[in-house]
Amino acid sequence: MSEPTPLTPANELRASLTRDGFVRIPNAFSPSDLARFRTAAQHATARARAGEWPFVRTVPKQFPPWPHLLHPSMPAADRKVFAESYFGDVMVGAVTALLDCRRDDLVMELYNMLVCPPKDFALRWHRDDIGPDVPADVELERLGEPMMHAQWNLALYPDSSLVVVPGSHRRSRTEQERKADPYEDEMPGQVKVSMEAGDIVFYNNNILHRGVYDCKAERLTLHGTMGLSGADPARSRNILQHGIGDWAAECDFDCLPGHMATLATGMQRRLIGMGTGKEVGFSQQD
Ligand SMILES: O=C(O)CCC(=O)C(=O)O
Repeated sequence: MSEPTPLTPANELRASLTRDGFVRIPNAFSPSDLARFRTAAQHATARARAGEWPFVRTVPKQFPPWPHLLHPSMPAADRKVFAESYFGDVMVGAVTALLDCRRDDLVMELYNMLVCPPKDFALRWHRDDIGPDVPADVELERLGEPMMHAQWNLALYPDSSLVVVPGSHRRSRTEQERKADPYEDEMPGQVKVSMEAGDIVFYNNNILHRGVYDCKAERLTLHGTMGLSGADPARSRNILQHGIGDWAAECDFDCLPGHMATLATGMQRRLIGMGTGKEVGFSQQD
């Protein structure tokens, strides 16, 4: 592990995300931060495997609801570390650069962890918020909507589980993609997104993608999203379908350093402002 790489200029990050549908920020965290994140992630994994943490995302479930690392019942010491990884300057700096927004525009959204299960496992090809049966013209229209959030994977160990079709967030699926086996291993143009520990990959959640998990690799990857205030009801549903509206108001960020606590509380307030999300339904279901 080496010292963090200086951030790529914001316009280059945005251009890559717009063009390819994903962008990697290498070596974004200091070795000491990475070590703290790993320890918290290992605790959470061990607790989940021992049945002591019920909010896990289990295989083979592909679609929400997902658990949250900042849930009030997460033990306080680890919750603080996860909160720092989410609300800290590195992540918030990258998100404000990508969304070209101010810190005060941000909304707290989702945060969970991708861990390799005991057996090899793969998710189907999908777009997170556009179902497979949507006609091509509607698909294209949805893909043309402005980007009101950022989504990322932060790898705590080397990780090449995410597979994407670059550029597929800007067009409807080809006939071949529509007809492909949902678990197709050789989708034309697919790219395995390789990450080193400490890298963050931001990706458009509607890029055609899947996760392919090799159980021999130690995957501990933090998976999060942050939104922009003023998002439309579809984005609210996308977030609130995870049940976050039930407990968001109980989150207490007093444990964080002053500027981070202020930011976190503001982001929490804007999340609560979207409603509790009771009966919003799900954007896609297993
Ligand atoms: O495992 C991954 O990195 C992909 C996860 C994914 O596709 C999803 O959460 O929808």
